[in-house]
Amino acid sequence: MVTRTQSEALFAEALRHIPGGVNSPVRAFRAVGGQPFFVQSAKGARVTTVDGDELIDYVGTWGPAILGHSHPKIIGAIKAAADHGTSFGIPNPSEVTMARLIKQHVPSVDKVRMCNSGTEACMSAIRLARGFTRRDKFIKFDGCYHGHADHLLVKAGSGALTFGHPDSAGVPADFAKHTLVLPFNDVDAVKASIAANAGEIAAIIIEPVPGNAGLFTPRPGYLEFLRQITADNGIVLIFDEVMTGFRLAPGGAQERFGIKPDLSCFGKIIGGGLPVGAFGGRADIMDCLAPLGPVYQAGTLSGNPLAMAAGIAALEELRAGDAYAQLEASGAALEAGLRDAAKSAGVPVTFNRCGSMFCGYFTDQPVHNLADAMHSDRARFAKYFHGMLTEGVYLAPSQFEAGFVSTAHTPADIEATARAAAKVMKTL
Ligand code: KE4
Repeated sequence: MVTRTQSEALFAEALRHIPGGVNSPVRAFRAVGGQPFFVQSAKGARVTTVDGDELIDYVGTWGPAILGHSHPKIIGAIKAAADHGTSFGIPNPSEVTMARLIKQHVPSVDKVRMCNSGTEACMSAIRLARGFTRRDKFIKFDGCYHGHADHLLVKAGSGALTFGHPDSAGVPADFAKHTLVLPFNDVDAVKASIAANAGEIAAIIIEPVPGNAGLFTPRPGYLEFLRQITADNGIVLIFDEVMTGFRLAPGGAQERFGIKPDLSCFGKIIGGGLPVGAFGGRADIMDCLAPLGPVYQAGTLSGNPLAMAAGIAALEELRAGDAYAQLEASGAALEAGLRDAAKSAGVPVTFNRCGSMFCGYFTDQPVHNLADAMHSDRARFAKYFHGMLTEGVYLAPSQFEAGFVSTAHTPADIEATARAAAKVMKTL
């Protein structure tokens, strides 16, 4: 049972000071009901709440904790770096090391610019693509999230060929009018949109494996199709690998699927849990960035020595052993356990997984895009979420989020999770 006394008191106070009591909306548990617990500390595959409950964590702070929480190599690197200062606002050696490491992992990156969040990375990559092509329009896909820049908070227009509409208050319609929103995995929609906007589309930005509507994967040939049609039309292909980067393979989804995008966005893992973002790719595009070129982009804390030290430690640790084989094995074991749990309980669940990213949708239909995902029974998911929490397992507090396995999750953790799921599924 997860006790809540301290968390409830903290949340009551948080509500007085912070909108919704949280610094990022998904943390408020609005999608599953109830109130969030507060975490006092985190170690390995577990978080410990302020009320002393230990939970097996499959959120992993939304992706960064691929090595588990408080990995000694990362904590040690941060402590060592902190002794030399926290921010200089002038180049520091770890920025060069990080840039070199990203290039070593991701061959499509000739040059890379650090920033402070995935939002900044994606916003800047789109501005850069627009400056490079001198075109204004760009395509994104339903269910893909690229941070909260105005022109990205846009939902699909009435038809696949019409421009998007704001998906948030405060975003002027004008800011959405260059954004085309198409269904994921739909080749014809992309062909039609490019034909209808010939010579006017600067970029296509995509999560190669979308993890912000649960998890679904590209159909065979889909990414190859996007690579070809963008090359044929002078359109910059941007892979948003903020979540998939350095997770689905050392070189991210682009390594796993063998695609070379023009630009890529990164975040999460390369900060080792500290604030970070990065975008990089073809030198001829990246060199359009200030101070070399006319596309402006900047950041006080970009390349911050603490975030660099944490990210460098994370990347070096990931390369040191057999992390990716371990992540694949743990992901597969979790998938098998959760599938068995649903089957034994007679609960229809579509389980999607790619490496160490996963999502169980409460539907008996396949899920290949957002429209499919919307068929999931969200009330049943909410009951499952709270049931698992009671059993000591913390899943993402929304049907439309991905879960993450880390190298810190042991076979015993996976087995305990499967047992909990078997018990909870019977109550749904
Ligand atoms: P941030 O600005 O939150 O660092 O990154 C935005 C972003 C960009 N691209 C992808 C593929 C992302 O997954 C994200 C952020 N992911 C969410 C998780 N669904 C962050 C969690 C949150 O918003 O609190």
